[in-house]
Amino acid sequence: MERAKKPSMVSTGLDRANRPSILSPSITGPQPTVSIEGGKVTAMLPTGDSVEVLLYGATVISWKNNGKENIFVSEAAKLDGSKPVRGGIPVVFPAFGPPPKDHATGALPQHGFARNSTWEYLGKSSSESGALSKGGDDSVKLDFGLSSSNISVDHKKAWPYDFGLVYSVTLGKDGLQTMLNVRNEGKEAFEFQMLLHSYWTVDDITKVAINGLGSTTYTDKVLDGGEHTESQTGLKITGEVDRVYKSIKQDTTSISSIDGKPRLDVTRDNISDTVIWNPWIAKTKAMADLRPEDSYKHFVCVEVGSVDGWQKLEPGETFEGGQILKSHL
Ligand code: TA6
Repeated sequence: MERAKKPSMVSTGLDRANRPSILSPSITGPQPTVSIEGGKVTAMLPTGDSVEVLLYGATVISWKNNGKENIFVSEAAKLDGSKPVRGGIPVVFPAFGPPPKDHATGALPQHGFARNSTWEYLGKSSSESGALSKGGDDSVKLDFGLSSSNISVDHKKAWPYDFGLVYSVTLGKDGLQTMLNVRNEGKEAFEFQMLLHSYWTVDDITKVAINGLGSTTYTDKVLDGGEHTESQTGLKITGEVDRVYKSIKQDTTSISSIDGKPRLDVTRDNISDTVIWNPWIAKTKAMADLRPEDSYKHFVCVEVGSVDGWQKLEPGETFEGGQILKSHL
């Protein structure tokens, strides 16, 4: 089992120094709107930007700017809580992938329990800008909570640690920020991994480049599970890709077209690993909840997380990490 790492930014409080936020200074102006219906929270800005979050898994299933959808969700995705959503931004915690059998998370399902637990909506905080006439920089933050007291008996038995999660989804103009705050509420230390398993819409996967991974070491789960170094400045997807890029030095990984038209900037906040995944033809066919069968052409997963080794939290300690997204749709 790999040695546990101290989280890069561990604090004993909820706030973190220099925590970035797209919340703007509040001046009176048209209010963002938030509605809750059928286990889904929807927020909309006066500019029309919108986000939809299921209480199930705190899964973002839609983020639109300029009327265009950033998030891929399979036509066969289950949205009724019967299984993790195939698409959206599933929250992966406390383990990424199949947990090692010899680890404390060993009895948990693949990708842990956060994505298939029902979270609590904790509320919103919003800020309005008087600058709406200039396109506005309104923003609204939605908070969701999950703790050891509201996961299933089976999950609690499989991982009996006292924890508290707060997942914040902040919608801004052409921007989204999703941050996971992990707190050890118990009397014994625990180890965890976290990842935001984001499915991003693309027009045509064969015309996509993923930038900002250059000269980074990655584990290739399709090839041989071995270590490789990325040599391409812009990674092209020409078949099944399942790679874990570790300790990426620069903060931002961007999706663009091969001829350089920007699509989405994904900036890591306090985490340094990123998974690139596309199941391609055969794996798509084999996944009953990934339909239509040409779905692989229309999404790529760029998944920020802390998955290389384990983060360790002592009692009372807090970890926070996530992503700041800029859409060019
Ligand atoms: O993030 C990539 C990955 O770990 C792949 O190996 C593949 O398993 C994918 O996640 C989907 O996992 P899921 O449990 O949602 O089917």
